[in-house]
Amino acid sequence: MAGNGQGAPTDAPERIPPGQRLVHGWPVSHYGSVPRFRPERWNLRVFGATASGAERQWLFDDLTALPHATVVADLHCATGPTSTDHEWYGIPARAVLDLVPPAPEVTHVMAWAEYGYSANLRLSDFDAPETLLATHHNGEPLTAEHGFPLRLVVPHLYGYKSPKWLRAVEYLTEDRRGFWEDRGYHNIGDPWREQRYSHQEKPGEGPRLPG
Ligand SMILES: Nc1nc2c(c(=O)[nH]1)N[C@H]1C(S)=C(S)[C@@H](COP(=O)(O)O)O[C@H]1N2
Ligand SMILES: [Mo]
Repeated sequence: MAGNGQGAPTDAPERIPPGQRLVHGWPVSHYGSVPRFRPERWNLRVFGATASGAERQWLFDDLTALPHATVVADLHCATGPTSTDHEWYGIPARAVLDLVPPAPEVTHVMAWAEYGYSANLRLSDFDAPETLLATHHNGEPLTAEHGFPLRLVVPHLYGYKSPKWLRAVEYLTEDRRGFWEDRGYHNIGDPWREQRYSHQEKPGEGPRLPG
């Protein structure tokens, strides 16, 4: 299924990954309910295999003092919709890695959200230049349903790798499946390779599946 069916030159770079459909506006998509933000209880933790062995925490007000950047990107939900031109503003994941260096054995991270939602990422995907811990979208603070006060954005992977209501980053020395990765979705989730489902995983692309 090559091309967009509208006679685009075959050498034109595709805007929409294979099998995705363009949607207008910005759908809300998640499992479960929207958590309420309680600033007095909120923190962002970095834990697991840090180089120092210590964990690090920031309170909500501490986030403003961290480095910030803007990234414009599309959002590809693995069930099909792609929404375009999101302008994200927040803390580059790279800045987190600089501030809390991982131990040399770290290969993956687990991004943890409220209610135990999680998404695993290769360290290289978390370390990608466009991966952001976003606080703002199109110049406004995130809305509750899109992840306020903080969400991870990993634009080069399917949406399930971008947890809303982010609360922690865990450094891993071996890969472990996150929430959707454990429920039939691809461990890596590259939309340009259409890595949607775990049954498509090739050896080395994820921890062994049962069966
Ligand atoms: N905490 C949490 N984050 C989540 C999800 C979820 O169920 N819980 N769903 C993911 C999925 S599958 C997608 S496609 C995107 C959708 O983001 P949006 O609702 O801002 O469009 O959020 C991701 N982040
Ligand atoms: Mo999704």
